[in-house]
Amino acid sequence: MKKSIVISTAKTKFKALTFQEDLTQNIQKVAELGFDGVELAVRNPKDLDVIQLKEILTRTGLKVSAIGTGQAYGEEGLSFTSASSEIRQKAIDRIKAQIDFAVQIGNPIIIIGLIRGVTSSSIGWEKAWNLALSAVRECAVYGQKEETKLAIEPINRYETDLINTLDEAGRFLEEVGEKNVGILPDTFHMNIEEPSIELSIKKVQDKIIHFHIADSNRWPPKYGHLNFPSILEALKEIGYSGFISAETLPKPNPEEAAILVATWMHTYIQNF
Ligand SMILES: [Mn+2]
Repeated sequence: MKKSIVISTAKTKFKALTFQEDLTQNIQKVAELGFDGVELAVRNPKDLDVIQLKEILTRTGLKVSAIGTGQAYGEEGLSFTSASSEIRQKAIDRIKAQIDFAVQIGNPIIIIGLIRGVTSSSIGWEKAWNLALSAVRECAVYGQKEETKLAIEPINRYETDLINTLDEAGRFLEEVGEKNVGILPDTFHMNIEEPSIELSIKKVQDKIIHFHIADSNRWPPKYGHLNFPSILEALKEIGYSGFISAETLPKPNPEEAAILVATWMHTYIQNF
């Protein structure tokens, strides 16, 4: 398993991000802390200086583990299940732009989190599910020319009502029917939604392509009440060899959160 941490490429309303702003400096810090990869939360890739980004990645040897896309929902209201077809199209186009961006920076996984939206009363669950299905299918097919992978992230009920559990994500994947779509479990969400984090991981084991960690309170591991040694054991049992990416609150402050995560990862993940 490889060690990664989430950083935002710009200021955002979403608080569970460790470093924000000054991308080059932050990537440098992540590399110095001994991570193998960095996960980038990107609102719109066209706002980024790709050449500068590639330069710092080459210089530090850091891989981009994944690209988080939820800011386009949080900041701009773009979603696959909006009542407006124009907004739905913008959301699809944004993910395609993220795929083009990914191809330029080593082809990391594209995360489909809140960009799928929520089931509003005007749309209804079934229609939202079908809209999300066709949007993900369209983006997946688009990604196949360079073998870019998409990861569906189950998110807890307080943030969306569309795909809360790993089981639902598994069913969604079956209906999408495209081979380059997998699942991204997140321990913070699983703590709220899954009866057993370990069993849920095992049930969808061959579908897991990325993994988020945060403790029960979204602090770095060991600062809440999740049993991480047991969760890591489950990942080891299924032979997971991808990234473990920390998506924690910047608490007690961004610098210290990153150090706490790095210290924990060096102790626990090194052994797997
Ligand atoms: Mn997450």
